Amino acid sequence: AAPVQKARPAEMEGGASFDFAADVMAGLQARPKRIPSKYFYDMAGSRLFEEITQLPEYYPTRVERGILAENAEAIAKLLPAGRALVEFGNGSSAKTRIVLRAARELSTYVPVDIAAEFLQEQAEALRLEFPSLNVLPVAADFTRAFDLPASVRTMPRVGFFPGSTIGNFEPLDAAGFLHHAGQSLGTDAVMVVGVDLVKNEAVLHAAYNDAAGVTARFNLNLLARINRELDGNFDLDSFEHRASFDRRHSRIEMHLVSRAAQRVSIDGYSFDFAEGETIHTENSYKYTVDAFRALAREAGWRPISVWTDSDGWFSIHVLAN
Ligand code: AVI
Repeated sequence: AAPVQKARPAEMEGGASFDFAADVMAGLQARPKRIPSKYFYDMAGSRLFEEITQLPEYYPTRVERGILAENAEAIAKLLPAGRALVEFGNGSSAKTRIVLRAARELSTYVPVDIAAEFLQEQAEALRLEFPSLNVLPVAADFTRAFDLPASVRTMPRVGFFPGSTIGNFEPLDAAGFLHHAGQSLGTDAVMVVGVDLVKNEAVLHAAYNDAAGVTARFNLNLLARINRELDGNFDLDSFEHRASFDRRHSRIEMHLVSRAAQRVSIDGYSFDFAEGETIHTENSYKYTVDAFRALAREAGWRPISVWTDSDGWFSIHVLAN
């Protein structure tokens, strides 16, 4: 098995937990209070997110999978023999498997993720499932430019960033990510990006306020994580989940709302909350096809084609540089 390419030490797990403490402390001193959404994904949060993707109200995962399955032939054409597929994120998902099954002649698959251990496990599983595929995991922070394995640099490369994760970046950061992805992939590359679309507000609202309360647990897990890892004493019952669509910014905003005036301590530091005060925990931007194409152009990509479902709820963009 090929070894995992190591990331720089500052980007490894120890660094990440240091950032967690610093970002939580800074975010709770800011007004309005906020915590970056990337901290949702500890072990418990990743499991809850997996549960979200199976909820009847959470359409993005289901719809994107449908679009991929429907465009299997086009995917096979994008990924013939001798080409390398570079996935931004660990590639553990059913979506990756749909693409790898469609691209029967694909030679090389490069999942890129900061979680080195998980990445290695997933790579092993994919090697067993796709024995003729050369799986070359790279442990790196894919939001910055990174080096591809030398053998891949001489192949035509196709980037893959599904799930509308790009919607969790601020638009400026989304453009920055696409620009860095272009640098990492090199010239003459193609990029396939999943992007959730603006739609009926009731559909959006339900997707982030599911009846079973899984999204609420996912949001509140952030406080549980602070309690576990940073010696916090958040009372989870005195905060509630709020998610609503902000049409002006074209984004779902998630917040944790304090049900009462209260003081919370984290690692000996105190943070006061007024009744109704919130911690802003996530933005999930929804684009129109044209707005996303404009953003991609700004980042140096040329929109080639776009696939959507029949309701126009989700889009998959094929870009070239
Ligand atoms: C990962 N990301 C695309 C999800 C989203 O829809 O923005 C995260 C999520 N937040 C609440 N539910 C799902």
